[in-house]
Amino acid sequence: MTYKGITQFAKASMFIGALVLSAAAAAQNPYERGPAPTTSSLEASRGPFSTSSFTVSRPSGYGAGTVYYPTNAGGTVGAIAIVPGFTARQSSINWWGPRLASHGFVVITIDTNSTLDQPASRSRQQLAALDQVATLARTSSSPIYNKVDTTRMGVMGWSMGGGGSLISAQNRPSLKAAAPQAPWNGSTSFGSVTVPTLIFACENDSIAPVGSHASPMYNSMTRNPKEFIEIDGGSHSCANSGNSNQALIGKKGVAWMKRFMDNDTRYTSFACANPNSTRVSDFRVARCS
Ligand code: 856
Repeated sequence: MTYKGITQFAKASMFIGALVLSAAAAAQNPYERGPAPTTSSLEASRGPFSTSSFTVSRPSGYGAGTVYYPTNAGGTVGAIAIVPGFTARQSSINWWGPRLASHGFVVITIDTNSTLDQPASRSRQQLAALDQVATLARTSSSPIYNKVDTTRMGVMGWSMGGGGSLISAQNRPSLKAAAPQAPWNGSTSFGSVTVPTLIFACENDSIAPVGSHASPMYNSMTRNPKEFIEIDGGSHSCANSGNSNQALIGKKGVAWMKRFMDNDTRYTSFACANPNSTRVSDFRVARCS
């Protein structure tokens, strides 16, 4: 090969290398939805997307359901099922519906068959609700037809619904994220959970005391990205609809779901960082990046 030939070869190689590099730079996360987050965009009561909702006409395997969904997110999004606690109904947790949907998630809040159902039953009903969301996403007459990526689902819940969410994470490891609030369960051993899990605890919870529920549940998990946020002075309902810390709790909950359900690393610091807030009395995190 002549000197000129080598030079031409080097130039061609560099050109191809540049093409590969620019393709790599351009290749973006297919699950990414919406603009890059900021503190103010996550602390606001609504995200970038408009939302709508409908009541599930024939709930299958649970008592009742309301689906909240973004109307202009484009493509498909992940889905989250949220379950209330003992004797409680959707109204206790439904503040999450429009909040999460406006950031690009389909959300189903449910009532259980009986308000007295225990955590294991609440988990079964939560998973049934996710399965029905998947069915609705394949039903052409449904408002969420073709709007859900049914491979990316998550769970949330309050009290016995939070305990149920941990059971769901344990039993369905294909879930992408979990975020129980004031979780209550008879067993606090969740060592087999691999699903990224954010626990919201309430410092002065007298129904699910932190020291006998949220804290040992968190400490039992050794394999997953996990986080523990205890709300200073909070009662058992510290993360419920109408709570006085929605900017903080909403920011952390949305960021956790965006980071792990959408694999969106633009949210990593919002999901994983200590909020360093006087509203937080205990913060723990592991394997979060
Ligand atoms: C609102 C969980 C022994 O356990 C209890 O007494 C108990 C009570 C309530 C809840 C719960 O889910 O609270 C949500 O009722 C456990």
